[in-house]
Amino acid sequence: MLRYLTAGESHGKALVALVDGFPAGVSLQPELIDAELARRQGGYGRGGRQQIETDRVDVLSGIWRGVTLGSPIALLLPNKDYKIHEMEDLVRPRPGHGDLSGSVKYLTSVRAILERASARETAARVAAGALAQQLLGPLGIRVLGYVVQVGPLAIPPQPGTLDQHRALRERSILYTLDPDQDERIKDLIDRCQVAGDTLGGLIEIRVEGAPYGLGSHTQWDRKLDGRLARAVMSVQAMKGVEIGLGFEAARRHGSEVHDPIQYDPDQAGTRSLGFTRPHNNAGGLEAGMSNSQPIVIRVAKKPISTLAKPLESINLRTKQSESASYERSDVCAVAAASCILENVVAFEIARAVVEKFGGDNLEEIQARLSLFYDMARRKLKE
Ligand code: EPS
Repeated sequence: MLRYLTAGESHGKALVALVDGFPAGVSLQPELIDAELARRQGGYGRGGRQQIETDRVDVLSGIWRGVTLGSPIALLLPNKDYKIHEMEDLVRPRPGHGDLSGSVKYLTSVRAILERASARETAARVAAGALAQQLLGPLGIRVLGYVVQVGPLAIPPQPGTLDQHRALRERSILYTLDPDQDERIKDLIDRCQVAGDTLGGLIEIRVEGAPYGLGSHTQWDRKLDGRLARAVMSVQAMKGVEIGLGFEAARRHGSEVHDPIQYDPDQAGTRSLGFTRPHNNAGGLEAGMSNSQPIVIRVAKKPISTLAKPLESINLRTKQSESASYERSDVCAVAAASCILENVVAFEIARAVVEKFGGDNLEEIQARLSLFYDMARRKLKE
């Protein structure tokens, strides 16, 4: 089983991701992890912390001569802003943060909670996900996350391939697929900052090249849609998730929702086995299994809960009504969230790949993937 856990506080010594069950035989390029870490730190609207940090991964274990061993991989990300011991407590819990419920639950200070609740932890998740992308790449599976809405400003879908979309995203300071909209969104974020407020948005993640059969219809906790929803909803500040047509499906008739099945013999040699769909409202998932169409997930991120112009709260010592505490934060972290979600999805897809095809070694997984397709083609000829 492929899995990971993270450790670390926002202003502690370091963040750690421990990745277990990662196959042997993957040529690991730490610089690709660093590139994703840098991307997570970027995007317009971020706060002062990103000026301090330059996140770089130190791969502590599980690798020899640049190739994974199949043993646990420990990823270390030191914090430059290591100062947890000097930091004051917060006494006016911030609405939307874990300050109140966490300090009540653990019978601790607010500081003890916010240090781990902070989205700084997502750096470790990105490192784990960027590692997973290096397993998916040689298997022909690619993942792309991008921003489709910031506050009220929606960016209409763009035509083009995944590579074209990646190139567009690279040009956008907000990681959207329409860099021409950057100025409008930048202006919105600037005005929001002046008002002491924050902005959320919508992120889309697209997985291409996923073969048939990731996940399973047989048990609730094996359904890939449920697993992906859990993975993305576990990211700090995420409040909603849709797959394919998502909530819009609830408003339509079945005939306007489901994707008819057609056959194109010219595509019989591809991962679709020749079964094509005129549209992909299912978002690549039927009965909790991948159906070889692109997997499309949309996630809603709430605005960051630390406001420069704080909302009403209660002073925990005096029980008097006061404005919530303020700590350095971001005005809009939706661009960063698109990087985090891309990597979180990549990890969950890699987990499902290892489950379906087994394999302690990348070559073994490749061989089993190809054997599976041989068997499926043979079965279809019966
Ligand atoms: C973040 C680091 C944090 C915050 C932010 C995300 O660093 P600091 O608290 O030192 O400024 O900037 O976290 C939050 C928005 C939050 O609500 O916790 C990061 O590296 O992404």
